[in-house]
Amino acid sequence: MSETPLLSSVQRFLDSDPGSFVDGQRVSESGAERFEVYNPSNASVLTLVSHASEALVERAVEAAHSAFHGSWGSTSPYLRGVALNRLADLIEANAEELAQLESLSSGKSIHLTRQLEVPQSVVFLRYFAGWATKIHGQTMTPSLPSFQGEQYAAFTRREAVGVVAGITPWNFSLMIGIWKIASALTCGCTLVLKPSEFTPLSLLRIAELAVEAGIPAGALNIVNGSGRIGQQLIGHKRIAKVSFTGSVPTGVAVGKAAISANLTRVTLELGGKNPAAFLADVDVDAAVEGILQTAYVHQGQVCAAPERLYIHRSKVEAICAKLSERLGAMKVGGALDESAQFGPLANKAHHDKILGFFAQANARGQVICGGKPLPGPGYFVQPTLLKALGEHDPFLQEETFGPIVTVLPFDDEDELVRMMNDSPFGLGASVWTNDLAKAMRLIPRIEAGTVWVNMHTFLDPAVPFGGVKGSGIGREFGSAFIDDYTELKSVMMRF
Ligand code: TXE
Repeated sequence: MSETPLLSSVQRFLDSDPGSFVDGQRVSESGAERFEVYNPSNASVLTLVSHASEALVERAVEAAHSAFHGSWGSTSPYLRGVALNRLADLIEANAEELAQLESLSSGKSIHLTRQLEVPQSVVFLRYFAGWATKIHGQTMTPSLPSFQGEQYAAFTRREAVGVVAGITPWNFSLMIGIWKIASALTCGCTLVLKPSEFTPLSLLRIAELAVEAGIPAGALNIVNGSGRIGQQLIGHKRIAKVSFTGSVPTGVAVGKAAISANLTRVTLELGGKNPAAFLADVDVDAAVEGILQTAYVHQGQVCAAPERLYIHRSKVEAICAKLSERLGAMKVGGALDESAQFGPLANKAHHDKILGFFAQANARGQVICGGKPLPGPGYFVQPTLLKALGEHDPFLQEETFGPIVTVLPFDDEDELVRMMNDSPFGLGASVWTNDLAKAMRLIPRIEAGTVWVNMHTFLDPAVPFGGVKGSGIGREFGSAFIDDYTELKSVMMRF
């Protein structure tokens, strides 16, 4: 085992009585309720964080409202882009500190935070920063009749919606937080962000860096605590838009609350039960490598990860045998253990949930490999492969959000499409084949927000991301985000 030594700045941060970040400053209210943040690698308490009071949340919304109508609202698009690029530079300069903070509370491998989450956050920020100067309306020529020579002109403006409430989950708290921060600030909106109570640390540090980058006080506020803060934000009359990423039941509640609060705009990025289809021509080794890279990364706690594998009957046995061998050989260890290939689940509640799935799978005799907890004190379990008992197996329906992947053979394309689409979800799907014609025929038939070919889960800032069916409403990234964070104003003129 080679454990990453903790940076002194990380230890100082943990010891610094973390709370919230409001109007350009860290705030830990005296006498506030404090909640424990755990290290899932050893189940110990990392630090105590002050739960933001209702009054502090109110201050955060007021600060964001003032910045929207003042400092940030009057910052030119070019300077908004400059500030976001500076924030990207500062994230790069503080990359190891951010990676450690994120890994410690989420259980995510330090390799993944160092090589993916932190650098990709930078890539996303810079991509969004480039859009700041490219948000525009259109001109049009009205067809109104002219009786006395009068003429008409019309144009549209894209105007920032106002104060955004961002609500984020625990799986990629830094990167998902950056997506919301970048989308809102690029468009000229301001933001009050509530991170998951399991991972409240890394975004606090981002807020400090934002001030250093020249983003004015109040434009980005972080309020830490439980879901009730989310409810307060959604119901607030000054919140113009809610952007939520998390579980389906909470997302549905958030959507309903936003609509009934003030017909508040809402985007929801919810769960998935994402299918991956391996056609008859796939290479077994490449298929296994692909499954390992995408289904088990961060212990399967990735909303777009494949949880259902439909494998052509001719390849099922070979792929399952090889995959089981590789899964069984994975080195399990804590988030900061640089030699580990597979880490802990993110929290105790989620660990308990996954053990419940294991109990069901074992009782029904579905386990091909794994299916057991591993000795603690951290929240470790075995990476698991299950065989489905028919196409209506519950393991092909319910999202586990863990390292549990279920396999079913298929024989022909029509059957494959029917089974892939037999789901309340539609976030992502993949097709693995070298037969381009087959892939191109399948793509339009698959009900999903994203279809990958010979890859899965990878996200890019230039490519819109979001779900169909029960996986959500709205799209992040590309230029699609602009529609969600701005309002279209029409202007008509007679002259
Ligand atoms: O998610 P929630 P939780 C799944 C995963 C996990 C389960 C529960 O299966 O085991 O969801 O995780 C805030 N109004 N996913 O409880 O509840 C909450 O504080 C407003 C999948 O962490 O969705 C947090 O900041 N906000 C998912 C955020 O919502 C509320 C990623 C997400 O919490 C709220 C994470 C309320 N009433 C978990 N209640 C994915 N698919 O990406 C809670 N929150």
